[in-house]
Amino acid sequence: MPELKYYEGTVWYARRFDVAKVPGERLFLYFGAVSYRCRIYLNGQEIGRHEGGFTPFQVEVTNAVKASGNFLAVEANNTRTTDAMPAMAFDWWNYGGITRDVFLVKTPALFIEDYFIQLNKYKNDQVDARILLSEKSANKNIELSIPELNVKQGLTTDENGVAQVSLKVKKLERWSPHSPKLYKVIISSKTDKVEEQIGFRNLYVKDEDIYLNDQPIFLKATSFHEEIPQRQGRAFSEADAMMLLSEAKALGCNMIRLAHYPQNEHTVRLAEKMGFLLWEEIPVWQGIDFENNNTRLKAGNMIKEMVMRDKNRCALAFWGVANETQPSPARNEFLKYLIRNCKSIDTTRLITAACDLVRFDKTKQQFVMDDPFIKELDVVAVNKYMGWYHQWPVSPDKAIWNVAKGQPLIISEFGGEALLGQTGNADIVSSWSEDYQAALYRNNLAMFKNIPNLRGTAPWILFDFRSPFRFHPTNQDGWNRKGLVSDQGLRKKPGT
Ligand code: GCB
Repeated sequence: MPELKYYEGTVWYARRFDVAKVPGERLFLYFGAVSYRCRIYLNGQEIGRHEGGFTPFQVEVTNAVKASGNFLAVEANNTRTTDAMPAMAFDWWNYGGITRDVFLVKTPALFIEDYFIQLNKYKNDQVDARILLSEKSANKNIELSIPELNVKQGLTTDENGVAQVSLKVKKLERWSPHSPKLYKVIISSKTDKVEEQIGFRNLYVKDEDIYLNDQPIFLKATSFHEEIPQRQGRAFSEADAMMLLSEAKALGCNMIRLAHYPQNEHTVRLAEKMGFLLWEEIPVWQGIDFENNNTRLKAGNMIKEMVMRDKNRCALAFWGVANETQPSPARNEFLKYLIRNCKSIDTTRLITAACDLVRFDKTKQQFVMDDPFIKELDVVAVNKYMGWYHQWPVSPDKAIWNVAKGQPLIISEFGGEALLGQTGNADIVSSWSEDYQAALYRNNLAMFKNIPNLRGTAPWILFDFRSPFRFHPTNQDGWNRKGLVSDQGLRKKPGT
């Protein structure tokens, strides 16, 4: 709706529904995402509230629903606030409202609440599984089966309702971008049954290398926002995910950085099926109030909701804790808190953050970065816009990098803007031409050849995307034009 284009504030959603109530069954309302704050009302009573626009939540409604004539109302508010993630200014569109699927979920009284099943980080024949029931009850029987691997294992819960096992598996085909093999996994209890598709792979860092299935890997990544530019709207369906991911496939990528917030589950699951590794992050973008304890608690909650949703996706390689934050004791404590929250659920993924402090040291004639926080990261990532926000201090093929020595490094953003169809001088940045953009990519690639610990690159960004902060009247007009592909889905000039 054009009149809502720049709207920030409350939007109400309402609907009536009936539900066949079965004694002993429980009912939950599940929301994939609501931006940013919402209150949920059922039959005139507030039954839940949530903050955070990119992660799911649910509210139990077993006792609040009637068999017929229920009235559900959702108050969603997308107003930016200084104490939120993201905060006041960010370079993407502030879509509001209920942006993802909503489900009414039925479960038995005692159900399988959670599971975490994956290949042991270092052992390629050991599957580790942890299954949690919805009640802390001991001695309940659970069966875990992976038919294709001939696994059928009986387990019993402890007093916390948790059952754990490490199983030896034979002839496992490991998941990789080249061969994204998934196995059917069935978890059953006396009253409940869950069927999943799970892939198994090992992922770790050793010295300056990232190993996938015990082989060093170079990450050929790109990023996209959760947006279909042609429709000027949020991506929300499997078809949308297919559009975005197919273009990344055509480019030859083996990884996607989901910028700059957790994206919908269709995208995550399809990416895994199509053979992309994933980097997922929360919107701790520039401008976060690190001094605010309330903001810290919100971020902690957000990262846990992200990890809880996607921890069983073997494609998930990186949890990103921040993008372009400035060092300070408060920032460091905030990010360490996020890492602890993340690790309280999952200790196996690689922790990263995109830093933007690389600078050219004229005395040393080298690119350097001073941010001691990078020692907390498994893989260091750097956003650096050479040829766009920064002029070349030396010729690209002569540039020397001395950044994050001893750790793997990813260039998580680089690029420049070009308007589709615009031709111009390949040496003049202000031409906004495809020719300049192509030359910029060639120059950056020449520089990358000499970065000793470089283990991945991610051109920013796959598609032109909407941003209210991009107001050059002809070249931008509300769009960030750094896409390799235009807002209409047409590919710009290749760099090589
Ligand atoms: C960045 C940000 C990204 C922006 C990009 C740009 O460093 O991380 O969100 O969109 O630069 O285009 O300036």
